Amino acid sequence: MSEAGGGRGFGYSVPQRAPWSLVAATAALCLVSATSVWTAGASPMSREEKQKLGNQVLEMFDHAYGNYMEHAYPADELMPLTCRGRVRGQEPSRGDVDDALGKFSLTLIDSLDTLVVLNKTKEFEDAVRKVLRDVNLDNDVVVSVFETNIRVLGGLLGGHSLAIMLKEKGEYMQWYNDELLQMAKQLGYKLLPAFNTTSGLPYPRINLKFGIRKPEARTGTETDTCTACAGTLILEFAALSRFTGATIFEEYARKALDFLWEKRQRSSNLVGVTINIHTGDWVRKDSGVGAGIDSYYEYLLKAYVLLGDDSFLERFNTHYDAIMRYISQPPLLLDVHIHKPMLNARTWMDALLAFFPGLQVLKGDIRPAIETHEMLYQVIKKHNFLPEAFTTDFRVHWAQHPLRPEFAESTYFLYKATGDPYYLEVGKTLIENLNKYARVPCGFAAMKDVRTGSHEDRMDSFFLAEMFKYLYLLFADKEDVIFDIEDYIFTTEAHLLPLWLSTTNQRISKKNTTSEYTELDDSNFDWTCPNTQILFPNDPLYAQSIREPLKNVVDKSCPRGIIRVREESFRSGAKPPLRARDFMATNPEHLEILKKMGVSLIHLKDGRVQLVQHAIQAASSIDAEDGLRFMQEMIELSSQQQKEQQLPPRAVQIVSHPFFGRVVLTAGPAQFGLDLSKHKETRGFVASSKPYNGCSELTNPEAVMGKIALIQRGQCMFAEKARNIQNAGAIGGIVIDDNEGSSSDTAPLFQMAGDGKDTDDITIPMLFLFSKEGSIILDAIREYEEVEVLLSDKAKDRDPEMENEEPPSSENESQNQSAEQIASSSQEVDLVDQESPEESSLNSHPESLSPADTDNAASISPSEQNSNPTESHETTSLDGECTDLDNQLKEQSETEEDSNPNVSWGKKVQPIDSILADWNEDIEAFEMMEKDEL
Ligand code: DMJ
Repeated sequence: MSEAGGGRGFGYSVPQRAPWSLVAATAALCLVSATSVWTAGASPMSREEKQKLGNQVLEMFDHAYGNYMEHAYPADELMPLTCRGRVRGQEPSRGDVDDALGKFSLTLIDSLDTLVVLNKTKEFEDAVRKVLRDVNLDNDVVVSVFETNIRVLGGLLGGHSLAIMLKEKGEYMQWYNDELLQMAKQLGYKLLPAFNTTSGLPYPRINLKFGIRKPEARTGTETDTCTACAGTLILEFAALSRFTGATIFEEYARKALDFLWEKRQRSSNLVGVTINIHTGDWVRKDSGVGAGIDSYYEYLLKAYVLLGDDSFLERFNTHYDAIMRYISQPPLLLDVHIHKPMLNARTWMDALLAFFPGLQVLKGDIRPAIETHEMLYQVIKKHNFLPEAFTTDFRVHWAQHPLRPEFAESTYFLYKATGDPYYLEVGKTLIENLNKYARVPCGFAAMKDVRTGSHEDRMDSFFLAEMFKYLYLLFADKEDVIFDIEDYIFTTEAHLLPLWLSTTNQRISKKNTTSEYTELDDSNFDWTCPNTQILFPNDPLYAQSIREPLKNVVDKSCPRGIIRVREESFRSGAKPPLRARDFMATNPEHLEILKKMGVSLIHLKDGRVQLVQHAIQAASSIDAEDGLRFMQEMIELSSQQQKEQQLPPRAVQIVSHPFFGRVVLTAGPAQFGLDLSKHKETRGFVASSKPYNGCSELTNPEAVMGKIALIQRGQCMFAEKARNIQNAGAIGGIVIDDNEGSSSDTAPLFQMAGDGKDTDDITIPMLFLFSKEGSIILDAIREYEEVEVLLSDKAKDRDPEMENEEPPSSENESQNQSAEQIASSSQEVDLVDQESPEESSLNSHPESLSPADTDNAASISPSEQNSNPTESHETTSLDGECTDLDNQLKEQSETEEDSNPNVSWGKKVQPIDSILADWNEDIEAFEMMEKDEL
């Protein structure tokens, strides 16, 4: 496909093959026409500025890659805070996230094709030689099949694809003889034993040396896998088959996809998050487009693009229709239950779904892509990065951000689709934020908490594989890339596979799934080309006009205005369902709604109020669903209130040379001393106290006077240490854990409790650091002697001039916060504003946590509802509620069944067994959701 106007072409368009069928081709055509007609909108960015930003991306990549190669290689990943390699087994286990690490120089392999995209051909040649020389794929390590496939197999295949492209050009890689492909094949064979299940779905983990199930393999006992884990293999496996002629890989990946397709929930056409690999039963029946499912959908559409097999497109379109019908609530994408798709399964979204607008661009459905992207961008503007999870009213749900690339990916594809320079400005913001908040002297560090700005000692390989590729391509003109990007498709890890593979080694028999469809419902194409083709040429401000109403969606969010109220609720005269946060036990109208939803209010003798739902007593199935959601919201509200009673984490920011505020450590707060959220931060040089445990009068008061004292944990109460350093003239204290190797990466933070006495005499701020974070400061002292830190509730702006500045005032910030609090308190519900930092993910520490502050409890309970924090689980705990509900439903159903086998729900009649089965599924799903982790 040729270049369009002064703009750029679209990345999936090289049909040197026949079967490019109507829809994808048309979608691509739409996108190009959109690009070519762009004439107005946001002010265009000059060629110079684009080049400047492109160069900035190159410099940032050098910083990340250079530090990895210098300080971490051949380890899998760089630990950018401690400036060393992450070697599995040598660091405390982080759980599943470590399953990506196979002692195979992950970051180097994942970076291979990025080097070529960024025009670093010489470095690519060196990197390939290193991979061939150093990488061993036969380690006795248990790795994730999914991660190994997308990062390592994909990385080797992307490297091979560009190596042969370069060789053909005749300058570089002339010595190359398919060695990366041979490695890929070796790895492919190592992964195949994972597919030895009756379903054909792969085991989630495999031992690279010993495979599955052998005693020494330490794997093969798992029963479940995620849908994305089983459904994100076809691109890499088919490419491997087609490059090598060994058809087995493509066959296995197809079989897994066929099985997932067979298992889709037939009435909703949705898939769940996890599935039993032996029975094919859905284990988690919630469904969305983010964590656990995301790239399954991506690979159906891209498999069609790469392989030209219509059945993949048909499957994708069927799922997409269901997604747009149930999950998409523009601009939100909210998980639902596969059996009850009108019922939301969550009130929050995860960061992984940020890839979805990019996929919608590939499909050609631009409008919802623009809307969701704009919503995500506003969340980013608020928190600098996309938190791992955020609520429907845009509060932080999980505060980490591991430098994920999905939003940059969607930004790139939206720019390709619309040519709107707005998306270049978005990219510029991403670059600025990365440099300002994530850049550390030794690479880029993941955000541990986007609210405090604190870091994690982690730089994932996907940051190099994806982030820099998409950002560079966003600002690059055609001539800035040494090959035609349009000849390739991006895998989910942004590895490049050539589209000519579609006509190579086509020996796999395609399953004829088309006959399974009665007729392809093409109503879902309503959103695609006809709209974009008509609207873009006629109205170049199209994208802007879609974004405009969403401009303040995050700042001025009102949950009820955003969340889709189901179609049924709009039935004439019907009011939107009652939300838990709005509920007031003294409001007769609310009590009436509760009754309709089958929820009874029981006033307990001790003054508490208990809510119990009897679905059978609801006025209709819709009211019963509303009731279930209401109860679920109550449960979430209650757990949030409990969270809010805890103090949020704090930040220790190293501001002296050479850190200049770039390294931010997560610190635990104290329940005594200066409250850093209410006062100016404290800035000072650090000094170790003597004795180091701070348990007696200091013998070196002159050393700590006017400084922030470092004290070791243990041997006396935290408050006693604080008094001793305060008496010696310290202006603050940092307690460092005495458990060697402890780290906030692996242990939950906690707050330091007082000593049970009055602690009003302690006026200095006290923070706690785990041993690993503490040793970063101790190492800095050894190396630079003078180390200055800032103790605060939230990291302050990093600035190379920081050391020359007066400590920045936090007054404006606290003013902003109180403004937000005032705004929020004007709502009817008596809830403390959930905006950070009140909303904490801080955990309690049994050793030192004092009883919850009961004064807070009253102020954060829903009005009129007594929720004693120590006992609130009785009224809203998930387990208690579900069991209660379950039993009562059973009792009810038994009585009802005798007299009336069918329960009438207004217009609908549903057999009681099916209601019970459905409700039990919902309950199971809620229980699973409680355990849910990204
Ligand atoms: C990447 O490894 C891949 O994009 C994957 O599909 C899920 N997301 C991570 C990065 O966030």
